[in-house]
Amino acid sequence: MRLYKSALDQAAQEALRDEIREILRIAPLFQPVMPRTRKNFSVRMSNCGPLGWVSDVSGYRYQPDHPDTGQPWPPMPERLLALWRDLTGYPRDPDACLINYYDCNARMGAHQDVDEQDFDAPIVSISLGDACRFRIGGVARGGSTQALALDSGDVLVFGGPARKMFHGVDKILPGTSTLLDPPGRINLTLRRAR
Ligand code: MD3
Ligand code: FE
Repeated sequence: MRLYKSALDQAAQEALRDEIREILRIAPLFQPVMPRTRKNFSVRMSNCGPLGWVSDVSGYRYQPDHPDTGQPWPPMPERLLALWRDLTGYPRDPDACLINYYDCNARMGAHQDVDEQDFDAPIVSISLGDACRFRIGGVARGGSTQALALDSGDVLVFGGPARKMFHGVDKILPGTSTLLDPPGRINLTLRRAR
């Protein structure tokens, strides 16, 4: 796991925020549902790129269209592809970018990202807006964990064994950024799903 503190400066964060705002106009945030419990996630989601991650009563999966509108996901912004190439050097581009939106009460429980077919590819995570307390564990559930603050503009790269680490978001720290309106936190994860 590599953490790039303030990888995006203020101008880059604003430019990315504006591109995400445009994507969300075409592909609005949807309300994912946990298949086992049928409970809503507190996080709302959308995607860009050829594939998008969705969760509903029938399970977790990647699909090419928005679950509510039936439309294809908007293309991935070129600046995200450039960031992926620059930080990972991976020979293939990401085919999915999950957009997570956290309001001040949202969180994400500990989980592994295992719905992708390509585990050799890294995952790149970009934080925008309010800071959060991020939690990272080991590759098995129930081991020791570490908390880490993620601020707007921070970028994380998970490759190799770190790709299978348990991770989650304990809480959002409201009022720590003015980047987003409405306030909250956006996390983008670039992945290779297939
Ligand atoms: C470690 N998102 O979308 S980003 C997710 O802040 C997700 O929204 C969190 O977990 C968020 O799946 C955490 C950091 C992150 C993302 C993907 C990972 C850490 C990861 C995949 C493997 C290992
Ligand atoms: Fe995850």
